[in-house]
Amino acid sequence: MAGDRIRFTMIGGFLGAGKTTTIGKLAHHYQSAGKRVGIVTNDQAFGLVDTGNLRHAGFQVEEVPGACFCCKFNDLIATTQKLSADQTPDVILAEPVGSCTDLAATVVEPMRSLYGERFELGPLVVLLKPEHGRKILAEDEAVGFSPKAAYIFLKQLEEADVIVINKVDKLTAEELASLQQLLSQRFPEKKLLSLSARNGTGLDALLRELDQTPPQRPKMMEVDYDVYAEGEAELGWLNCQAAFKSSQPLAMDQVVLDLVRALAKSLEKESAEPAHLKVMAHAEEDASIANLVASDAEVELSLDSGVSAKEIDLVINARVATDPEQLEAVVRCVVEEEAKRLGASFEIQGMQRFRPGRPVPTHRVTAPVNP
Ligand SMILES: Nc1nc2c(ncn2[C@@H]2O[C@H](COP(=O)(O)OP(=O)(O)O)[C@@H](O)[C@H]2O)c(=O)[nH]1
Ligand SMILES: [Mg+2]
Repeated sequence: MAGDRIRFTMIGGFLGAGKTTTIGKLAHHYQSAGKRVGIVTNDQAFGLVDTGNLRHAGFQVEEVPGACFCCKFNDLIATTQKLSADQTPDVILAEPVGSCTDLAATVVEPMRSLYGERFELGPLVVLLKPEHGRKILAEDEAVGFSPKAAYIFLKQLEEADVIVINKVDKLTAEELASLQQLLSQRFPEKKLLSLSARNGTGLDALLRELDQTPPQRPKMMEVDYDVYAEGEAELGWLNCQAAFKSSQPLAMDQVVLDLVRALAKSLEKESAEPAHLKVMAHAEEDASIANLVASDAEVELSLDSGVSAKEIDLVINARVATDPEQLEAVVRCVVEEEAKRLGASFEIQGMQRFRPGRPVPTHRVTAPVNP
């Protein structure tokens, strides 16, 4: 595989597409095969459920917070060095922000040209999120996002070396065929795989693909940064840290499920489409996570602990097509109401909310670099 260079692979895709789940599965596979794996997560804010989740699974994880990889290119490089502090990893898997695009021009090609002696670049994999993907590809009016956010979704697919339709376990054969058809109409040249990151279907084919040398890009993708910036800014971004304390043990799985359900209900009243809502609860070594990835999707427990505790730390990450102030008001109200319902006291320890700023990449290549 990588010789003495680190194999660096980004697993992109829209918010809630399954990037963290896929990276967890890939990392597990590489570790079982005796490879050293480092993971880099990325977010516009601090305090990530994903970092906590992957660390909880026992992986070595570092995060690049505060902006996307393309705007924090030097931080990304510094973070890969942190992962190499004890021992150089064989493989680094990186999860870019789910509302970010133009990664080939701003991350992959600059890494190849500036740090090609250190890194061997794997293919740019982009996971297709079926929940919003079906509607966006079919140009359905009721997608829940504006055309500018849909523009980002499509640009992510356009720049992929490999598109992976994820969550096939929840698609019927007809739904999968229809997605494959919509994708091959729009991107006829593109390599297409399907996967269930959850149950492992298609993982072997993805692993084989990740070992391939990516094809040379014929040209770099054009991106209208005004549309991209406006599309990204339509998403309200919120990360909140809170704690519940109770005299009675609280069942953590139920707490996170109820919090996400209550958040979903409040957002639905305001017709605010969630791109991804995540709540993680911790008590010492144990953790539970609940997720919602679209208004018409089910709230799911993606990590169960089966544990009850009197003191629970909570991390809430919400990316929703709404005003961030509005989002904060909803989160504060839901946290308070849920605590009251449980007879617990609560504390909000941290709250960051904003609209992502205009992306200003550190580097942007306009012509492909020879692999
Ligand atoms: N049914 C199903 N759900 C999945 C699959 N992969 C991820 N998910 C769920 O989709 C949600 C978002 O996944 P996550 O990996 O956090 O997405 P990310 O935002 O792209 O990192 C979680 O509830 C996951 O459990 C899959 O293959 N099948
Ligand atoms: Mg993630």
